[in-house]
Amino acid sequence: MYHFWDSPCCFKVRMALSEKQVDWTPKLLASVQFEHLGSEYQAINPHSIVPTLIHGGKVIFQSNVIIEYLDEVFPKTSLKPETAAQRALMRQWMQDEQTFLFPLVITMSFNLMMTLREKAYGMEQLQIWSTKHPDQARAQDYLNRVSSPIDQVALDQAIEKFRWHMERLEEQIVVSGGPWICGKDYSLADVSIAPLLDRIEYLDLLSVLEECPRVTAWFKNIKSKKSFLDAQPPFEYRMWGPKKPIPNRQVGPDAPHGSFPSE
Ligand SMILES: N[C@@H](CCC(=O)N[C@@H](CS)C(=O)NCC(=O)O)C(=O)O
Repeated sequence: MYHFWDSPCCFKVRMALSEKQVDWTPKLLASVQFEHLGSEYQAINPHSIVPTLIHGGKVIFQSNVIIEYLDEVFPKTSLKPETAAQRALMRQWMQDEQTFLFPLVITMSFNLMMTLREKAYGMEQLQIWSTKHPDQARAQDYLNRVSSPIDQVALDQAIEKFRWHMERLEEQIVVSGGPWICGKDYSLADVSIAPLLDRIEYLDLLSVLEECPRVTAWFKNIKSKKSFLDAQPPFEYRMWGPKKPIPNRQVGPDAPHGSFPSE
């Protein structure tokens, strides 16, 4: 699997692989150096996004598609609930993760993490890396975003909207009876959403769960699973953020592959 360590979409696939006890070969890409935008990776995944799974010669992308695929080809421990209605519910939450929750987390992450790259590497280095970008308009947008001050209004709105979705999830767990999103069966919906909460925690924003005791308990349960611990990014591969200040010295382009060194 081609992946970044600190990516919620890759995290969920690593979790599914661990649940299924499948051995896999990691192909780590260095996001900050735009390695995922190189022609070699683009030939595999035309969107230049991670994750991409290659299995039996088949190339599969889109994280939720990958985890459903893994569930089908390694059916021993099923990650789908028993009834069609519950499976519809599972897919609804997976779709909500992609349509609503992930974009909100991206807004929070850009404002609280990606902007730190400018300080750590310097604009000159980021500009050199960005010349590799096949879409120069997108590269310029990235450079503008990482060099802009925090957009506090957008950040606050994203946090509030995420809080609202967590309140919906709270209701969902009440209705399904818990402890998992679809009820008693741990499912792909849980796998899909857990990595976003990991990022929220790393961004020091877990207060979004203040009014959600059931979601808090759900997150605690999932964090104690072996698959979650196996899939979680090691600290050295976490991006700089509120819990990992950038080093005082400028970081050279030769930093260990794909990592974000701390002091
Ligand atoms: N819908 C896709 C989203 C994938 C995605 O946006 N991946 C991010 C990392 S979490 C990425 O590759 N970002 C690099 C970029 O946009 O240049 C999925 O679920 O796989």
